[in-house]
Amino acid sequence: MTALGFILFCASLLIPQSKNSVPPPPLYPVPSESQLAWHEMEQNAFVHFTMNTFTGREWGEGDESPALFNPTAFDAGQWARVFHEAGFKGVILTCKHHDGFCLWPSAYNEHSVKNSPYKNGRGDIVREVAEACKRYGLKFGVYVSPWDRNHAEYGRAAYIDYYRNQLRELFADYGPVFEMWFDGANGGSGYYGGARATRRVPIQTYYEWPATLELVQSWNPNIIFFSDGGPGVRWCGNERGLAGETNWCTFSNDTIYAGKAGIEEVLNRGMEDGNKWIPAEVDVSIRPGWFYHSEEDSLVKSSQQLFELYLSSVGRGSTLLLNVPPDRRGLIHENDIASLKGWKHMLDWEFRTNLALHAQAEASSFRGESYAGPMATDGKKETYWATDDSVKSGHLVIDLGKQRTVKYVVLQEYVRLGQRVRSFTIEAQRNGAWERVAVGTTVGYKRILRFDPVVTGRIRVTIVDAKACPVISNVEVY
Ligand code: FUL
Repeated sequence: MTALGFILFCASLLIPQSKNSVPPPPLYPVPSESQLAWHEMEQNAFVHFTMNTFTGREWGEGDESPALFNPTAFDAGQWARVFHEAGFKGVILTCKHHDGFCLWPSAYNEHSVKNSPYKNGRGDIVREVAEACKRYGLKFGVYVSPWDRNHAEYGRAAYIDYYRNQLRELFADYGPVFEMWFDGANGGSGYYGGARATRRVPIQTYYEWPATLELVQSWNPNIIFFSDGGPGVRWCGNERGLAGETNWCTFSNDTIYAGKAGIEEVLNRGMEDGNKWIPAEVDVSIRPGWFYHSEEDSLVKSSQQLFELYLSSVGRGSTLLLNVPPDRRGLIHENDIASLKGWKHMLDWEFRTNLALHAQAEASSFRGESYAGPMATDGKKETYWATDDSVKSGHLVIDLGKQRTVKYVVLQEYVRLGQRVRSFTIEAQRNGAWERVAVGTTVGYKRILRFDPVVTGRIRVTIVDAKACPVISNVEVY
């Protein structure tokens, strides 16, 4: 140790030790490890590709001939490369949509790739996609529509066995699967093995979901179940890419059911006093439809529109599930690739330098040295600024060191200990006075605030109100 080091060491012994070195108690409910991993993924790709791609429809009837499924230049590697380069962390594939056609050669039916011209019936789209994902470090997820307009037994008990057998095939042979997607469309007219009937099912009971979920969990304990009400993650209540500006990850799914009046709004906002951790996922398509239609080639969302979607999903504490539907060749279309590239470039550019990284951050109060202000600007996700248990508001002043042009502030709660913040403000110091540049309600896993560019040397983040002492793991400034 140098002489100076020794002096500093002795001096540190004289500084009063932290008053409270105990972390705040969790505010339940809190996320599971797999939900935390899901939050950290932030952006996933959704892929709608099946019979509809070739028939030009959005919902097939179930009577389509497998002979129609014939991608001429299918390349799962191209999809995975495009998704990886765009910054996605996972891919969810429509292994079976409502028309019942299976993208894998299921042993339980004939309505699949095995009876299509693709690779003379020896192809397996699910396998090729799952393997390409692995090569590019992307997690793989499945969409297996419960509603099956092809199957003769749909609406009867035998169909539930069929559905579970299909899940067993997918989970046994194509895993690990990070997320399983159940969409809400259920029952109605269809081919149903030639019956051409209308079959309605009692949605609450028909699928025997609890037993199915238990089965899937026994094969894959870390699986995240998406459905309107979770239990892993919930629908955000719209397909327009908008998470709630107030967005609680807490949610009581025992009190909701499809069709209940106003349910979309509740799904969008979450429930401040919800009894489970069920965060919202934002599913939206890069095109007007979920499937590829050549007439929509000119309607692909622009890079700027994708950037706005990012702010209204990831920027509001949700994960973005962006649908990018491959074309009849079996490739992501050039227009979609151009938008994705431009979007990635915008993200990299707008968030290129975090001006708050390692910046001085002075807190109005903190519970102990290891929870002081700089814990929110140290770039480490496991450290955080926290106040004493009885203190439910407070502020953090971040010194940028010199005058900078600022346009975004990113906030993150340490959600391992629960979601707490009810309202906050952001101010910039100009000519010695604080000017409010943004206000918000919830923060959760992540909140991104965009405001008119302001030249400032100091930013003040004030937690106005919280359910329990604020626990802020990260503040970034751009
Ligand atoms: C809905 C389906 O009906 C659409 O076709 C699409 O798959 C969307 C993501 O979910 O429920």
